[in-house]
Amino acid sequence: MKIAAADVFVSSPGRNYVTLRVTTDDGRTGLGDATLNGRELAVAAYLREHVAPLLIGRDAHAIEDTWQYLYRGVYWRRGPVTMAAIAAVDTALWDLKAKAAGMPLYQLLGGASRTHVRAYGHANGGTIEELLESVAARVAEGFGAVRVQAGVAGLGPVYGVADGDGPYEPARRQATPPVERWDTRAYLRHIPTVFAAVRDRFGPELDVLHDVHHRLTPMQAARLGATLEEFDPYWLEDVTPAENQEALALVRRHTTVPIATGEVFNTVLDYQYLIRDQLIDFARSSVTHAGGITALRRIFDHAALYQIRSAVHGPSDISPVGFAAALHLDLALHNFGIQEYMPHPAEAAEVFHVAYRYADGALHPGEAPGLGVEFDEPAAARHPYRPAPLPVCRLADGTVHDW
Ligand code: EZ4
Ligand code: CO
Repeated sequence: MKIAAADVFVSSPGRNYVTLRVTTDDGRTGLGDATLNGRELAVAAYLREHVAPLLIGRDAHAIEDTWQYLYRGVYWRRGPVTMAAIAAVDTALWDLKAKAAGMPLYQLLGGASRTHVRAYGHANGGTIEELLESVAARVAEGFGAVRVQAGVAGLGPVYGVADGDGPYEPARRQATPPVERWDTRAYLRHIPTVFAAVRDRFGPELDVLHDVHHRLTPMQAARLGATLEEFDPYWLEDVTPAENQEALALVRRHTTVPIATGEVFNTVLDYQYLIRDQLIDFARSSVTHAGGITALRRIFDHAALYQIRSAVHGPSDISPVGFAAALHLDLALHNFGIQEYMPHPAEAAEVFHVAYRYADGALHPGEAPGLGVEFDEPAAARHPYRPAPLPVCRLADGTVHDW
């Protein structure tokens, strides 16, 4: 099974996706996701110009060797662009191997450790009343775990809160990044009232999650954790900027609130102290951004030694290919925690035909050989790439803040 072609597609069915399709000399195809939200063309060029030519003629079965060849061979190792490109190749080769074996991918990862993959859904609202309606909608869909994000009075659009009735999507189809306002003190005053309202309406059983999106200093995050403990959050996500692993040591000294992080990490080294020093409870990297199934499996196996569980990032900017890969890993891992589930835009179903299914608050990758995703190239061509940058945050005086 030698690699005969590696084609890169950048399509925009509702939002942008970068898809790698590897074709073998015996006519099989494998898919990988390389979507890096807002920087899609960088990964597409990396794959087309620097990676695809190296793949032709290689043994498609040699997944580990190909991973090491692309990682060590580049010298300038790591970084989101490189690791998304490696991820796409790695995922496509796992897809091919599982198709050649005639098995769903999770079987090659050790088989199912559970019957289904528990998922959390997203609820949001500009006001607390709107948020409560949104939580009620997720609960009606069967979710027992819901992420809550609410608007802060006076700030206008904020992270995690949708404009209209549709699902939240931060990237905007415009030339320059949208600008959002941010006020940490207003947020810190507001968020306990959000948690109180959710607990008051939905009781103690619902698992309630919240994403702080890297916006607090370590001491602000410590205080937030301590303040929210009485509402028993399932986790607080990305409370401090991701570059500073020691920040979470300070947070840990002040609160027992569970901490989740890792969606912007791209190798196990980003977790070096977080895992060894037990500073987190959930590792949130994705197949797409952390070097593929091979590398993410190693991150989670390392995390397992410290009782840290998986919680793979699952926004709509991970394509159905990257999402399916996550579900196979989730089903097989012993230390699975929970899977984020943010449905893709409706048009994405024209381009990606998937075997995975959602029911009653859980997902299953399905029993189709490989990942269980088919890519419709003509449909993708009907949705050409459109630039869509992510927002930036500014404080009242104009200073740029972490988005
Ligand atoms: O902002 O994937 O937990 N989910 C998130 C996401 C990220 C987007 C950025 O592309 O934080 O919504
Ligand atoms: Co997040």
